[in-house]
Amino acid sequence: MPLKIWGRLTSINVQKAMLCVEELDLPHERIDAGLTFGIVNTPEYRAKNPNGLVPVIEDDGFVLWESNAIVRYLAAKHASGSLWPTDPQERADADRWMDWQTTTFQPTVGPAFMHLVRLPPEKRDPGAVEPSRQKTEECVGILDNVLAKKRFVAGGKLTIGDMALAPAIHRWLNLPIARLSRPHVERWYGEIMRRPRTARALILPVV
Ligand SMILES: N[C@@H](CCC(=O)N[C@@H](CS)C(=O)NCC(=O)O)C(=O)O
Repeated sequence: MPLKIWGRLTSINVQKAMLCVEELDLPHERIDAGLTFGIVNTPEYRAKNPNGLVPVIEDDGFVLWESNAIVRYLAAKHASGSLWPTDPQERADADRWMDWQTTTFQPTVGPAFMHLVRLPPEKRDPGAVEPSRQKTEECVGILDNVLAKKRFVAGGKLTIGDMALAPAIHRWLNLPIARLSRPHVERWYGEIMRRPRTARALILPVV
């Protein structure tokens, strides 16, 4: 049985998992789920993920939800020494960026994305965009400083840290919003997007 992944490709959390699946060239079946695709409120799906969110994977009967946990699991299983650094300090460095994306970056960029893209026009609040944009610029500045010294977020190799950050930066760089020039972030993003399999996970327009 190939790896199964439930989740629509417009979800940033599904993109993280799919980036990993594509990068590792894992045989898989992806089932669109969430928002207009539904499925997430069926009893069968809720039995897999009681949160009713995407993504979920099933691998040889093992069911897992939480996108970062999925990325860590797939990398640990299939990419020890590459996406999953074996040195504890290197791995912690990569891992830290996953937590940063979830707990710092996502909450800052989230309002801009919701009020520019995701919410129906009548529910959008233009006033929510600018504070979110300013705080996100600070985050992207932090990342730009790191990528000025490193090819990828945790050093010379692509790791789980990049798997979590690339979808977030893909979204940011494609939002219809003013942005400062960030040459190191743009260089890193360009390098990731030139990986043919990896870019498949980020193929759909953000807007
Ligand atoms: N912490 C969870 C968050 C999952 C989540 O919020 N998923 C969103 C999409 S990004 C979702 O399922 N939204 C409802 C839907 O698509 O129906 C993770 O990282 O997997």
